[in-house]
Amino acid sequence: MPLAKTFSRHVSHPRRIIFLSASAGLIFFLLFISISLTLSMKRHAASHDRLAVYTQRYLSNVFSDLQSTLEPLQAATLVSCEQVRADLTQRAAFAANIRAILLVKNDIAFCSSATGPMSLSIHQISPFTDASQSRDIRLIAGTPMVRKQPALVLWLANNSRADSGIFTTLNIDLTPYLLLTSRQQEISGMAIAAGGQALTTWNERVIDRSALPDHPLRTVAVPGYPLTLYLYGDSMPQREIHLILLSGLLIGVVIGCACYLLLMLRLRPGKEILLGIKRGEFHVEYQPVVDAQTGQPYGVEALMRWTHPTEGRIPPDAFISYAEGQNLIVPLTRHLFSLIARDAHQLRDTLPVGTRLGVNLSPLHLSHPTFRHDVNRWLAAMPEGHFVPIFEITERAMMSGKEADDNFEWMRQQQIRIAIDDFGTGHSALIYLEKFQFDYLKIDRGFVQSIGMETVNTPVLDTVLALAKKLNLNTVAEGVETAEQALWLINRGVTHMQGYLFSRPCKVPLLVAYYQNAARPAGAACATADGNC
Ligand code: G
Ligand code: G
Ligand code: MN
Repeated sequence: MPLAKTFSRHVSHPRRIIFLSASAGLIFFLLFISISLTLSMKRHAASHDRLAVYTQRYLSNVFSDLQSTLEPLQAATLVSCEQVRADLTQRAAFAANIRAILLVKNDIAFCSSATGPMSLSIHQISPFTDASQSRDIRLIAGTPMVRKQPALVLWLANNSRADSGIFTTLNIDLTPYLLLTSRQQEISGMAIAAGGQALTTWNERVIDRSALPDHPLRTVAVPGYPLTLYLYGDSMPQREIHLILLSGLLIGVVIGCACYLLLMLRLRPGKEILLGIKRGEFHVEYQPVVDAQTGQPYGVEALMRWTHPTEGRIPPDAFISYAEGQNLIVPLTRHLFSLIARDAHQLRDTLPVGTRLGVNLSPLHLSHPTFRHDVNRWLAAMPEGHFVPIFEITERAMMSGKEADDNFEWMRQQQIRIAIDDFGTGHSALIYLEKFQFDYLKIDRGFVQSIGMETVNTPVLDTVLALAKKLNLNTVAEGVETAEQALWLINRGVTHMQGYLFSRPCKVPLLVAYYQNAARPAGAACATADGNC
């Protein structure tokens, strides 16, 4: 961005940097949390998938082991209980989780691994077991022997004989599974469902399957068995979400602050101004002021110029008002003083003694504690008694009352003349003309340019000039570009003029040439219409 633009932007939009930094912080925050949440979610989904696969594999193994333990007993359903009881008990004892193995003939359990011969309809134990299926699994609230502990009932039909088969009750306890998954904090519960019943980790009793929560995280079916396992929980642990949000917030704030600092440093032309002073990028141009009666040079106005190494010339309007806003006007004016003092030693050989030297002063510098000290140093550095300094001050500075009064008085004691600059802009008040003692009234070029255009400004200018004449004030018309303007002004009693008609602001060598020209007997100075020295 061109620095000149940056200046004007900054002067008018100081909140822009804050807005940009906050936006950058917010974008990073959103980007960070969306990426982190997506990645984390994927990671957890993969881990849940793995858990589901392991669980399924585990349950398949359990059931196939169970089947290989039980299947050989199918033949036993044909013999008497006494004959098989020992084998039955042994198998039940050595297989994990088996509560009892019951042999069934014609829907009646006639032999139990736990109690031996018996005669009980399997529907009395497990009302929903469907013996017509070759395999069936149900959940029951308890068995005849252990009434209060839910059990899983496995029915394996004897394929060669209808209504016969093996009826096994299995202890079911989900706690170990929950322990298994406890490392995954987002898994909050499990449920195992068979038929219309379900057993959960959050309830000791068998519940109705329809009472299960709606959206399980994963559903695991056991192949070959009508058994389903549900995993419940959040797709991501809350703690991790909080952590991501917190980290995102932190990163957002850090990025925002970094942006702010970076933009402040990068875009803050204040740094550039100080750097410009250090690197000698500033110089002073001098615009001659002529005597209205004789056309002879009367003095010069020093105007500061900044040539930035990459941005080129930066208009003083921009950098002066920026420097004022950034509290840099004092170092800048001190620098101006030192540049003028340096030039003055060169100029004194050509410019006559008593040459007026106008310097623009910011009202901020005027009310600064070091003002008098800065001025004294400057005066000490100037060639003694050669130039008559004029401080050009805008009307703004006149408004600050007592302090301005004191300073004006002090300047006068130092033999410094005072000019009201840009008279007619801002808070033009004729009252200042009487209230303050000053030496020159610099009429803003806006007025001068209205000459011959019949605007409302012309009669005002007329009045101001008449008043100034009455008050015995020197008047300097700024921005005189045409002979017509000059003539009009001379006729109205203007005492001095400045503008392209006489000369543009120029560097020391051209100014010297201008003065040398003016000193020639032909004396026409360099009053060229194109305004070049
Ligand atoms: O010549 P130019 O377009 O550069 O002047 C633009 C404005 O900047 C004018 O109002 C002039 O008073 C102001 N200006 C130029 N140089 C200085 C300076 O050294 N100090 C201050 N305070 N104002 C300056
Ligand atoms: O401080 P002050 O506002 O008086 O500064 C004078 C300003 O007017 C400077 O920016 C200078 O370059 C500019 N200037 C001087 N002479 C002319 C002129 O004849 N025409 C125009 N348009 N600007 C001028
Ligand atoms: Mn000026």
